[in-house]
Amino acid sequence: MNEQEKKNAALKAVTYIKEGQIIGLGTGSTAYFAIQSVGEMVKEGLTIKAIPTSEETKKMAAALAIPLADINEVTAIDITIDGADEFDSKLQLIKGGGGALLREKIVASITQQQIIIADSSKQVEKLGAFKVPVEVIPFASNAVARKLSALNGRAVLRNRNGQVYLTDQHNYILDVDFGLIDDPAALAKELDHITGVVEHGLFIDLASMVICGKGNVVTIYQ
Ligand code: ABF
Repeated sequence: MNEQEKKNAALKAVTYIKEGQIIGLGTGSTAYFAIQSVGEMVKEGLTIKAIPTSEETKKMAAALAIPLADINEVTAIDITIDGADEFDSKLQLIKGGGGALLREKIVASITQQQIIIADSSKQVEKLGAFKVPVEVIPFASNAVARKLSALNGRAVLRNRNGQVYLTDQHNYILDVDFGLIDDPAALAKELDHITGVVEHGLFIDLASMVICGKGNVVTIYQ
């Protein structure tokens, strides 16, 4: 992980923001730099409305006096800037290491231009070295874990400081090791149909572009 690479990617991403837009704000340490930058732009007079992808991001945006909007008050989001845990050459992503995958995917699903920002450690040939986060209803967690093992996925219930991790929606997350994934789109479809799965971290056909910091340059993949 390289802080400067993250910052470079974030600073490039915010140059796509225009006056008056509705902006989705991502979650995680890379998105952090983008949110900081949007805060600066707002201080300098930029007029936008932001929709946060987590309570953590909501708090950060409010502290920076970034005007917030309710996602249920808008019909579309112009640009979202968000991080990822892995991306491949087809801009397929694994997201959710930060636990915000459900709101991130909801925001992405109504976003015109989904800009992913990443440091060079996130770029992979094949997705899967990073376990796939799967958000589940607590009532269903063991049943879902059994279904995942039938798909050769080894599920581990996410813990934080010895407590079961709860998402902003008070669900659990199973981190699932499928090994390297030959066909992420096919696996995503399988996960979509498991009863008790709320959402998963395979983002297929959602990224418009990936801005990747590499050393002291950024590379844009579209
Ligand atoms: C968020 O950013 C999550 O989906 C993803 O797990 C995380 C990446 O975090 P970081 O930018 O801190 O590496 O969008």
